[in-house]
Amino acid sequence: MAIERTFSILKPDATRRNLTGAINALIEKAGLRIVAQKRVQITRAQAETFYAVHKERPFFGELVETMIGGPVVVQVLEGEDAIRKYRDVLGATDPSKAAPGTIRKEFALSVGENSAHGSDAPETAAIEIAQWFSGNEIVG
Ligand code: DAT
Ligand code: MG
Repeated sequence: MAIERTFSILKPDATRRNLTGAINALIEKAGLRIVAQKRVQITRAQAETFYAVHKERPFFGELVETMIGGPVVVQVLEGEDAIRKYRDVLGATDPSKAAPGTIRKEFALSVGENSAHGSDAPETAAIEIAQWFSGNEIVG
């Protein structure tokens, strides 16, 4: 497996509860390197673009409101098999189904406020990284 990059968001429920360092500790413990990171307030238009794949889903409105409800930390994570590895570190979308030790099991409040996002495939990782970072902001 090659070295990959994946895109991560520490969501508003995490920044609100001052959990960004605790989540970053789990990321780094898993062997992933944080090669880019910034704290931003997402606009409604950015949230709608980011989650466009879900726009027909019944939870889309709630999802957008949640993502713009406070600052987020956007990140690029790098490492061996980073995309799959970070999905493992995140745990299941629904925190009640997430394995012990995962970010969502340890920190998430609900399906909607599940503390962090991670790309699901190489294609989406590339698109998501490019939406939030220019090349010179990523320092591996
Ligand atoms: P993931 O974030 O694990 O990739 P997803 O892509 O299916 O999950 O959904 C994106 C986000 O949308 C998810 O992190 C939280 C929200 N969401 C998903 N299913 C939901 C539901 N049934 N009710 C409320 N929010 C939901
Ligand atoms: Mg997803």
